[in-house]
Amino acid sequence: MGLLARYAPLLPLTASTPSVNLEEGNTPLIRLPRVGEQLEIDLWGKFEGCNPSGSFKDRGMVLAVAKALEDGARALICASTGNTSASAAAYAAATGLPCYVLLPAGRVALGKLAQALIYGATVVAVRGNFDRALELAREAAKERGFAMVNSVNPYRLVGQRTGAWEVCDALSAAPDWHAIPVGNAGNVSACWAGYTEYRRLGKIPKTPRMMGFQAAGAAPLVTGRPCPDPETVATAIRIGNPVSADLARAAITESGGEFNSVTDEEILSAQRLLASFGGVFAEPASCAPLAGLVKLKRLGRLPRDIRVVMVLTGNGLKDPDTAMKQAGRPIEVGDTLKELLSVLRPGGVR
Ligand code: AN7
Repeated sequence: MGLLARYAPLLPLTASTPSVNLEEGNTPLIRLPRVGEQLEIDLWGKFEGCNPSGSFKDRGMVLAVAKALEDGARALICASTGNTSASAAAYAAATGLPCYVLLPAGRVALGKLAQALIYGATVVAVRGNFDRALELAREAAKERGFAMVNSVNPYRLVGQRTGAWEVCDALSAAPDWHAIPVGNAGNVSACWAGYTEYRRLGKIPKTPRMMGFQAAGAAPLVTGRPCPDPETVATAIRIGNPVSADLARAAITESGGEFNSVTDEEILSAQRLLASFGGVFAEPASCAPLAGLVKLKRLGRLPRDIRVVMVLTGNGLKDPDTAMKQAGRPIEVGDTLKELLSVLRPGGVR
């Protein structure tokens, strides 16, 4: 069952909202004992890479596209660092709407570009950064009367509340900390709205601290001012002027949380840690929270034994290039048993 059906009573659906469904949501909440042990916490990862287009964006997109259809939209348009475009293109394909996506030229991970193209969207590479592409998409949407499906579309953030609801449904409570990467700052805002709504409905007794993590080269919410030239290996969160900055600041303040930044090196190291000690392959942006937890542990600022849920926002397979740069290489051997055995350690330990 997709998200619109599963959470229907909590979503702004009407009798004339079409049912759109790619079986999004219901993603695994995975306990990560070998990683948690190193940090001395009870660590869980919400693996959003299992969504149909491979990221959390499908949660909000399914609702935004259903509402666009209900409102008689002729086409979808968005700007994207990659995942929003993949998701928009997928739902456009499933519903038959034309879809235009604006990407920062040369700065989108290979898998995401392949997705937008194969789903059949019209892909426009803008020679400029994401922030500029977003301004252009907003202007073009107005000019052409297309449905804008970036997170400035309120239905996107409502749909993304389901991520927090699923965490609570799975744990029968909120975690102590909700650790999440922050780019355009929509998801941290949406998850916080999800938790507060669940508390209001009496489904959870208390809400978590929202811990938002940005890449050091694109950390406007940490420095307190827009970043005109964002740069990071985590291209998904290479964003200098987050649209939902105010909502995100409110979420952090109200929840007693924090914004922190992590370097590209820390992000890549966390990606290796998560994959090689957790068995979960997440894209670089998704590993910013784990990088942040490692950093806070080092600084003596990670309380022992707390329960932390990290949102692993996107699938590692989306960005094979970045992974291969740090993943090592296969050992090549001739096709004899002798050569094969020469590379196998007798004890079998890693
Ligand atoms: C994997 O696709 O902004 O703070 O255009 O793809 O809600 O923006 C992606 C963002 C985290 C940040 N992790 O979420 C886009 C886009 C991944 C992402 C974020 C994104 P927001």
